[in-house]
Amino acid sequence: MTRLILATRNPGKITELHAILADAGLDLELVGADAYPEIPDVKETGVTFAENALLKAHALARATGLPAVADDSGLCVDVLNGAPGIFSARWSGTHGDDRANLDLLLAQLSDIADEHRAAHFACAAALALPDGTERVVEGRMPGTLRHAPVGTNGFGYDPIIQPDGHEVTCAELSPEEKNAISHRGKAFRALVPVVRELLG
Ligand code: ITT
Repeated sequence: MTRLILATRNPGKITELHAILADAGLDLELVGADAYPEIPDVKETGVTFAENALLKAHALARATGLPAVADDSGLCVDVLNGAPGIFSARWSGTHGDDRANLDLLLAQLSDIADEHRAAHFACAAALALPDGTERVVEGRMPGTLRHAPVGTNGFGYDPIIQPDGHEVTCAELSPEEKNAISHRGKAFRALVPVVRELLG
């Protein structure tokens, strides 16, 4: 069976991609980067989600000699010209401090009325082979930013974004409901024909 590595230490992402590949009838052994602890994390020096996803996928494919998938994602706010974007995880200055990132963003937007609070989650998912072959696909989840966080599910900016067509925030959706509409779910599903083409 072909082994495919996903460049993340986030078990939620591995479960989600695994389910999508299995639903598509693709018989692959999917493992996380944790299976290769000796390989260092790659610096995300790109300036777009696609560049960073490709950087991570190529680094892992080169280091292991196996096909690798990587994703990069973030929140893009219209009135901020797409920021925080690739800086989403460290918007407040501390990498991964979800609450500080979200509080700073809400403070920056405090004077902005509902009709100007459009935003979207974006995700690029890349597949790289050890020979340098590469593909990248993207997914988006459009929505509107709330004025205060609501809900306890999910992570990151989930409590402040209400997806279009819904009356609740992402943090009030179940993981299955969110995966069905999310940027990452869409990008991973768009990767299925690519995986089938290159590895099927
Ligand atoms: P890796 O370990 O796989 O790199 P990560 O937690 O750094 O995962 P991403 O690169 O996918 O996460 O996302 C970067 C930031 O964008 C993340 O820290 C959140 O602030 C935000 N973000 C991305 N997807 C999100 C989602 O589905 N819900 C809420 N926030 C999200």
